[in-house]
Amino acid sequence: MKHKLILAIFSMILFISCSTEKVTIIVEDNPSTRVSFGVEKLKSALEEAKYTVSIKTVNENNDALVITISENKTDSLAKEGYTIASENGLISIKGNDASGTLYGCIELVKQIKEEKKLPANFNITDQPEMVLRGACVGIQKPYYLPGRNVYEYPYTPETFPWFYDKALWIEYLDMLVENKMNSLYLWNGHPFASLVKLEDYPFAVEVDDETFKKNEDMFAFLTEEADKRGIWVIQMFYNIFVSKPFAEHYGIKTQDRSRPITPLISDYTRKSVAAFIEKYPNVGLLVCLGEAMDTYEDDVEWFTKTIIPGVQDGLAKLNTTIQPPIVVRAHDTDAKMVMDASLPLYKNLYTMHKYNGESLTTYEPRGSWSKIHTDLSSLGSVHISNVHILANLEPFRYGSPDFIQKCVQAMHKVHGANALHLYPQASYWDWPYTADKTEPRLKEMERDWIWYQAWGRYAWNVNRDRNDEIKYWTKQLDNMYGCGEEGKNILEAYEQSGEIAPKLLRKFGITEGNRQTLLLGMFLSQLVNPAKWKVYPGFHESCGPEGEMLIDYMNKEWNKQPHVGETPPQLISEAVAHGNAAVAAIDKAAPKVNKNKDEFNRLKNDMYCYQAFANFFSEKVKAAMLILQYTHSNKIADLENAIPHIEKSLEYYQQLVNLTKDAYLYANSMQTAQRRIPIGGDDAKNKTWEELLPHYQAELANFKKNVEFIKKNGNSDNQTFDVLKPVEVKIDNKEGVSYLIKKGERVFSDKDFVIGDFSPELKNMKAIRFSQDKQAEHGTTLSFESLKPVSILVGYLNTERKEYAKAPTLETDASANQYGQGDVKIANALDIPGRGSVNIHSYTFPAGKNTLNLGKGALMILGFIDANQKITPHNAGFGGEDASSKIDWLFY
Ligand code: ADA
Repeated sequence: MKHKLILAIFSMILFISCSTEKVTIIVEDNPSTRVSFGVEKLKSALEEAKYTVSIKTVNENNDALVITISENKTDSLAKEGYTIASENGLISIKGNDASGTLYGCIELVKQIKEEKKLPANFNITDQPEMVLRGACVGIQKPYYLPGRNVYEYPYTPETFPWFYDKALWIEYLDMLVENKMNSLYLWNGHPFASLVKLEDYPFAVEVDDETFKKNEDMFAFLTEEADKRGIWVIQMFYNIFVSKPFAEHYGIKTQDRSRPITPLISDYTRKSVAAFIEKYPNVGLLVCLGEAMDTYEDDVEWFTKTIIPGVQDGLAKLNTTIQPPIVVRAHDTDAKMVMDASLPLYKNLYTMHKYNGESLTTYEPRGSWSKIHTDLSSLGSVHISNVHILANLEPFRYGSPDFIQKCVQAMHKVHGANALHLYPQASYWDWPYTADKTEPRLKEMERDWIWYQAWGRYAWNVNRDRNDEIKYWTKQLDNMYGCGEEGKNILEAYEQSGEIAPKLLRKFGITEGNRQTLLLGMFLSQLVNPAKWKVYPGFHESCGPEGEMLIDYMNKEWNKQPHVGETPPQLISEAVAHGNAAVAAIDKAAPKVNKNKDEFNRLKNDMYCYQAFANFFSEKVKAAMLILQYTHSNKIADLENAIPHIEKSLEYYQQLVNLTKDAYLYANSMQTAQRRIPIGGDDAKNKTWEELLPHYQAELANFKKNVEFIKKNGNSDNQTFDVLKPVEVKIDNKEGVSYLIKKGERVFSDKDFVIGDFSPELKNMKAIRFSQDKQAEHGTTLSFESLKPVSILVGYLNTERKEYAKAPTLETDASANQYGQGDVKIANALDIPGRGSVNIHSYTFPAGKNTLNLGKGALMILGFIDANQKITPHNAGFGGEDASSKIDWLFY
């Protein structure tokens, strides 16, 4: 009420005279912190433009140059909307609420900065289209902490010195508010044990008292500073995680994908959530019902019986019935099922799902992943599109406003999303730094300013005219590089280069997940025989427009069938053209650059990198096409003709090595065994182009040697593999029955499926037969003792049927390579008629007593081998049809 009266008093008309350099800002008594913040920003911008500024509540002296700032709620504007009217030299900023008023100030600040004075005529009414516009920061590292697993990073000054750097946060929050972003997400596995103490589990806290106190202070600081800027802080966490001291106290694991929900972990988590809500009432929660939970049914139970009650307990303690929003991620769960079960219990649920998975691939998303979005957005609550890790953009600069604008259009039109969550453009695991090899290190928020600005701009309003946008970005780039109209060429360079990684990944990639780092390149085996590398299901159908994969394209070519959609030769020639155009544009702009020259040169270098990459990739695909053609033609000439293309690709790769070796510390910021493609990233290895080059050279040498072999010895399709030698182990197992792998052997004790054809290398293996129903319902546990380290061969059926276990999937389970099981060892190793083919993965254990614990779902245990017996990964081609498996040996 009082508020309204004040508003009425201040909605007066004031005069501005251009003859004075004095500005009076009139603002209501006791303005909200957001409005005060906006006023302060305005004041400093004016002072920088050499005005003398006074802030008053009444224009008692009838000052001439006046800006009135007020909140004025109107139904004709959306939340956070505002108007700025400047007529005859009068300026009034009216916000529809505190945030709107703040954004009005921010908008005027932007104009003053651009024009270096108050704009003369400036009338604008604006409001956001997306209700939440936010970015995230990972409280995570490129590596695992000793004795810990993925996502397990307590908040400590040793691990995250930057987390305690208030100036850094202020810079970041200022950047967010300048882009009119209103949410900040902090990602971590189990933040609770760094932030709350529980009476019933005092030992669960995993930081010392001093750090705990610092964390409380930082959260208070962060939420307060964020709130001033209209930003809502949201804490993300994975499930089911417990703290390390908690796990040690009870002799359990911190995370375990095959663990059932137990009363103890439920009680601990419920109390953690409740304490968090009670202690940090302004902080929201983003819940990931993965990656350490067994089944979708468990997800529902966990969310409805642990998380929601935890929030409710916290609210009860606060004595409030106002439900803060809880954001539910669709990652690694059936979010629709979770929402249907949860909405009757808790009304204020938001949903979130990855836009193109973990890469940026298309503004024409389709398929089953789009359906997840529409299922969720049609529930009518806020649905957030998550631009997740940009695995195909790391580490070069990316800033194509055109591509980004079209993506935001797709978020609205195809997915029905009305909110945005944005990952850093690169180096997520290494935030706040980028991968640039500079001293001091570059800050990601500074280097990637255009990334945040473009997404923020289009999340606010996506319907902007292309020609106006070209002018707008030309100006922004001029501001940055002092290059006048040449800003247009820099924009052109960004937009041309911005097509390369999306186009190449979406049709040639194995996965959009950060299991693959695209910009390190791909091996020929990955191009011609992707099945061996486990193509992530749904990816190609969902993450790009209709088109053909390399194998399909070559089959159709051979069979003279018509092509559909985008094709491999089209994509590589477009990529090369984009690379050339990006370099031409950046070279044109270069002589006109007068500001930030070092950064410009780094950007320029990135354009050269993109060009070299596109050329490398294109040559490699051309080679792959000839090799695939050979599977039809059987002409050795096809293989021979592939050689010059591989050689050429190596020349371009060498260029890439030269361009990057002094420019970049690494390509990918996640430097663990989770990275598999093009090659394992274990222990921070294989993360630079320089390290990859010898692997690509070896690939060429092997190929040449094998082509020679064929020339001498004729056409030998089939590479033979060593027969695997089983080893004896003592199995403590009441369930399974041992059997020798043979055609016609039953696979499960309670079903009639039998082994069909199988790879001869398995003929001595002693498998163990289980009940399919029991495995589906309870999972598989195998305790055993061995004198030496052993690997257990586990067969996963290539089927979507629910009763079968899913193979280790790094896209949804970051711990899926803990025992070296992440990659397929033998693809299509057996055929089970009526069920499909079987891929073999291996789990390696040290000597002694061990237990293999696999979650619910039927699978085959194909026996034990010595851990030193190496299996060269290959596609045996049983039950899987493609000819590409027969040529895979050519690369080794
Ligand atoms: C995958 C990915 C992780 C993480 C996760 C998620 O497991 O490998 O790095 O991004 O998804 O939370 O979506």
